[in-house]
Amino acid sequence: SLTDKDKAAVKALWGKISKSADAIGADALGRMLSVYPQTKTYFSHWPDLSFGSGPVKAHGKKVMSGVALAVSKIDDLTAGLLDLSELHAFQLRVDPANFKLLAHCVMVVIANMFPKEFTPEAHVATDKFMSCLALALAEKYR
Ligand code: HNI
Repeated sequence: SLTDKDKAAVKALWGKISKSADAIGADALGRMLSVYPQTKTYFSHWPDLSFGSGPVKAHGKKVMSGVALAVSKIDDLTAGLLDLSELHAFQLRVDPANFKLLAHCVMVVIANMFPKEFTPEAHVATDKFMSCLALALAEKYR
């Protein structure tokens, strides 16, 4: 789980990158859909699933509002993300293995957009944070 040092590193990085959250989300979601095309099944009701499309951008923004929520609830991710977990488990029926794929894409994008800020220390803290986020989102599946 996250140490105080990890939490501080995540909050510090988020402070530097959150102004670009919408762009990060659009890029990360677009990458997930092209690199792991099996994830497209959940979004088959959208008119356009291609990288940079309107729905991908709009949904990338929503996903990042979930990440912002997680940063604000970093001391208790399970409780903080319970509603989102319930939504993904019971309504959307997303296989929780996919959370790891999106988490990976989010990190790739942050590394690309913020190479200077994404230090090895920030990287390890963000990796742990995204794992905890994925675990918290999977909570309601058990
Ligand atoms: Ni996810 C809707 C957050 C991973 C499939 N998702 C949301 C919403 C948020 C959100 C916020 C909007 C909720 C609402 O409308 O009240 N999703 C997150 C976060 C992650 C994540 C923080 C992980 C980092 N979601 C995933 C993954 C998939 C996924 C990995 C499938 C591969 N999510 C969905 C679908 C919807 C959704 C499908 C509904 C989309 C729609 O068309 O409205």
